[in-house]
Amino acid sequence: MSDDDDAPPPDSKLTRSKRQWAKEGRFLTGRQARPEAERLPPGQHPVRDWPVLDLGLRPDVPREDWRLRIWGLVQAPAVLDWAGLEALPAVETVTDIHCVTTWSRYDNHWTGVATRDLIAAVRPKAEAGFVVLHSFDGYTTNLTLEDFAAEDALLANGWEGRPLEARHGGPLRLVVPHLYFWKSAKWLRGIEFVRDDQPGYWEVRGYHNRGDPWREQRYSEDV
Ligand SMILES: Nc1nc2c(c(=O)[nH]1)N[C@H]1C(S)=C(S)[C@@H](COP(=O)(O)O)O[C@H]1N2
Ligand SMILES: [Mo]
Repeated sequence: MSDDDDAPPPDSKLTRSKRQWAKEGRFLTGRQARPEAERLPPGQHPVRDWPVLDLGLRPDVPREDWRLRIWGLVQAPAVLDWAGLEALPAVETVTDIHCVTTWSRYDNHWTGVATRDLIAAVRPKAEAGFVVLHSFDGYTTNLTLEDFAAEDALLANGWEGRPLEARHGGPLRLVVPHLYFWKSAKWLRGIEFVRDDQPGYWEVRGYHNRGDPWREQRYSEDV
């Protein structure tokens, strides 16, 4: 870190694009106080409905039968049932969805458990660097522990004041708003803390390993 507070941050592709968009007035609708370009990642368009996207197997897991297993490099592994999940602190967030297929959906009201509160409960060991999310449909995805622990990331069981619908991953899904939505595993059944990165379903099929929408990290560099 520099001591010189007045030094502007280094120029990036994003800041250059944003400057260009600002000059062109791109995405300005006149309806919003702030320019759309500050909110919408490059190559995305906002939608009002909420598309359903998954592998096609839509597991229907009643809350009574639902269990979430947390294992791997943690000091306090756990198997939570629904009551155990609800015993953790509840949070509410309002965040945007950015799907790699170019739609974005603004202002989703989520309820659930902050990943930070889950992390505090299971206490990852020092060697844990990554998290693998396991879903009831066999889907997996990977995150760094840091991305998983993002301040606005949560295990979501509610959307717009209602229980999260099964087609959107209920009873419980992950929501990691700062990454493309394929990282937000639906029908979550397990969270595994590991030392080394383990690319998941889409990550071994050509998607980018991290998936930052602001850097358009859609696909892996080697496809
Ligand atoms: N378990 C599981 N989670 C998943 C997927 C999936 O196939 N299975 N698809 C991912 C992809 S590619 C997207 S875009 C989002 C879609 O979530 P939605 O159907 O609620 O919009 O879920 C992600 N999480
Ligand atoms: Mo997706």
